[in-house]
Formats: sequence, C-alpha cells, structure tokens
Amino acid sequence: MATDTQSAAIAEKVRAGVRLSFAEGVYLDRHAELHLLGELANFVRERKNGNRSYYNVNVHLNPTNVCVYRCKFCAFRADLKSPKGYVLSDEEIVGRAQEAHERGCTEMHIVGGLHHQKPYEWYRNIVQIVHDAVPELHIKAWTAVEWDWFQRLTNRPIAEILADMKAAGLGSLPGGGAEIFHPEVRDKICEHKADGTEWIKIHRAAHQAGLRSNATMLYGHIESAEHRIDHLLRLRELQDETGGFQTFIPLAFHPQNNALGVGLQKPSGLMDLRVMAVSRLMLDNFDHIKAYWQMLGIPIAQIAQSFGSDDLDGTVVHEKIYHDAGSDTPQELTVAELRRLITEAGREPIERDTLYHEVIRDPGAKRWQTGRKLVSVH
Ligand code: V47
Ligand code: SF4
Repeated sequence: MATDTQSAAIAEKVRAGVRLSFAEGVYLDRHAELHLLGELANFVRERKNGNRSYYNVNVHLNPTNVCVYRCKFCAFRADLKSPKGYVLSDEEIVGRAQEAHERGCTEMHIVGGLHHQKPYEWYRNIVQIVHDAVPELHIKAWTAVEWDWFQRLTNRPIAEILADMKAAGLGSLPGGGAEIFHPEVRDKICEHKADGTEWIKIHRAAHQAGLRSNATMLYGHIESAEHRIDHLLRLRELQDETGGFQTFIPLAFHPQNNALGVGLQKPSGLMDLRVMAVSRLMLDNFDHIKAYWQMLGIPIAQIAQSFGSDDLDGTVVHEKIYHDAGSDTPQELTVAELRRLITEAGREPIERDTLYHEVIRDPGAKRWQTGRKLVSVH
C-alpha cells in the first residue's frame, strides 16, 4: 500500500518510540491512510500491553438526571420539575450496591446530574452508603464537572473535598465531563460548566491526593482535527506531570434526543477507528485506551482491539446516558460473552479491577481476589 512521505516519516518516529507533535497529530488525523494508522496504533498497543485485552465487571449508578446545566449533547438531563426527572432514594442506591455485589461486580461507576436542590452532603452520603453496604466495591465517582460543582456548593478547596470523599469510601475518578477542552468548541456545546482548564486542575488535584483517574473526549460533532489533537495534548501534558491517568476513553457522539444532534449523523465506524488509533499514538504516556462497547457498538469495539485499544470496559448494567441519546447496544454483556468477543478478536481476555490488578475468581465467580498489578511498558 502506498504511504506518502510525511506519513512514512511519522511511522518511523512511532516505531522508534519518539513522541509526536501537534502538527503530526493533525496530519495523521486528517490524512493518514487507515491501514497505516491501524498498524502503528497496534504496534504501540502490543508494545505496551502485549496480546492482553482487559475487561471489568462493573455497574453504573446515575443517582439523578436532574441537572442545572444544559449541555447541548445531553439527552440524559431533566429540568427540576420535569416528569422525566428522577432521584434515587438511599434504599434504592443501597439495593443497587447489594445487587452489584451479588453479581460479583468489583466496581461501581457513579455519575449523574447536578441537582438544583441537593447539597454536597447528599453526594457524599451516596459514596458513604455504598461503601458501608459493600466495602469491597471500588467506587469510581463524579466527573470533574461534579467536583467543580461541589466546590461551588461548599466554597471549600478541591483538595479538602477530595479528601472528604476519600474518607467516605471514594476509590478513583471517572473521565467524564471532558468533552472537547478547546473553548472554540466548548463554548458552543457546554458553555456553563467547568471549562477545560478547570477539568485539568481537578484531575491534577486528584492525582496529587493519590487518586487515579480516567480521561475522555467526546468526538464526532462540531469539532475539528485540531480541536481533538489539542485535547489529547492537554491530557498528555498533565500525564507527564502526575502519571495519575489510567485509561483514555474516546466517546463517540450519539445524536438522538439532543439539540447538538439535530442534522448530525453518529460518527462512522471509520471515524471511530481513526480516533481510537490517533489517540493511542498521541497519548504515548497512557497505559490503556478503552473501547467503550456501550457507545461504539460491539463490532467496532472488537475491531478496535487491533486499532490501539486494549480494554473493552465492563459488563455495564443500568446505564442511561448513551441509551437516552440513542445507543442501541444491550445494557449488559455477560462475562462469558465479553470473553468470547475478546477471544474472537484474537486477544487474551483478562479481568481487571479498576486499578488494573488482575482479578482472580473462585469457581462460583461471585468471590474474587486481587492478583498482580498488570503493568505496561512505556
Ligand atoms: O461527559 C453525554 C458523554 C460522558 C452523550 O471513566 C455523551 O471509565 C455521546 O465519561 N453522546 C460521561 N456521549 C460518561 C463517561 C465515561 C463512560 C465510560 C467509562 C468512563 C470511565 C467514563 O458521556 C459525558 C459526555 O462526554 N455523553 N451525552 C451523547 N449524546
Ligand atoms: Fe448535566 Fe452532565 Fe448532562 Fe451536562 S452532560 S447537562 S452536566 S448531566
């Protein structure tokens, strides 16, 4: 296959382990031929994670969809008085945690809306009651947008709030709320909530507090290649400083039931694979790139295992955000299905916990032990 000279020069750098620049990222994103992108991303993926593809057994909890903000891409939120609005009770939340335990989950991922009337203590209490009910469940909770909201609610510094939630049982932070950092886009799609600089500050503070976190990017709407590469480089810069990110998750925009989606199509499978591969190539200091199957659909998530991704996320149950925006994937995959999908993609399935330790199950599968730390090569 013919490769242009600029792509060939970039390919040389990737093979030699040399970091790519902003201009090279934009070039790859815009012009590189799909097979070359895949080959290079796969090279990096295998150098870091060999033939392994990870999954985890987790559950999502969205305690409320009532939200003060109105992000244009969001089909999940509801107004305070809307019949669509809901708030889960403490009993329902504890019930979900116990159900998760029964199903052998190792993680609960908690994010939701910013309710007009709920104080900070309501959010803290959610972490506390889940932790008290099932102490072995790792709680990955609140996007940077929620943490920013907690600062506004309490007037307390972020370090104090993080320490307080940690004391309640928090284990790590998810990567949501990042969208596209660049103000040219952010000001058009979610102008009111925490901006890109604040998102980065909050993750820096979390890493400094000893908490690991993830990062995301919402692509396939009004952003350009330059905006995507700028976003990735801001994450790469913070990772150089703290090393606190675990996984990057590109999130494909779902256009149904939201204002931003009017007149837009869901990103094509081709774009999904290109963004996955370019992310792997630009984020040379991230150990893992996740193909979130709930968003991408199962076929693309499988192919992504050869386009830079080494993780398929989990057996997510009770997920609302993408299903409200038109995702037609199932709510849940069984462990056997996930393992089969990974094996079919030519990879070795490994169950991990949130912090990327191998999970060792007893034959009944409900009980587990934490095994070795799964390390990557940089
Ligand atoms: O920040 C909202 C996105 C995010 C839509 O950390 C949408 O392991 C597409 O961040 N189309 C929240 N995306 C979810 C998230 C996440 C998911 C899985 C794993 C992890 C992790 C984090 O969902 C939001 C926003 O970017 N989102 N609406 C939509 N219509
Ligand atoms: Fe609210 Fe989050 Fe939806 Fe934005 S994306 S409107 S902050 S729930």
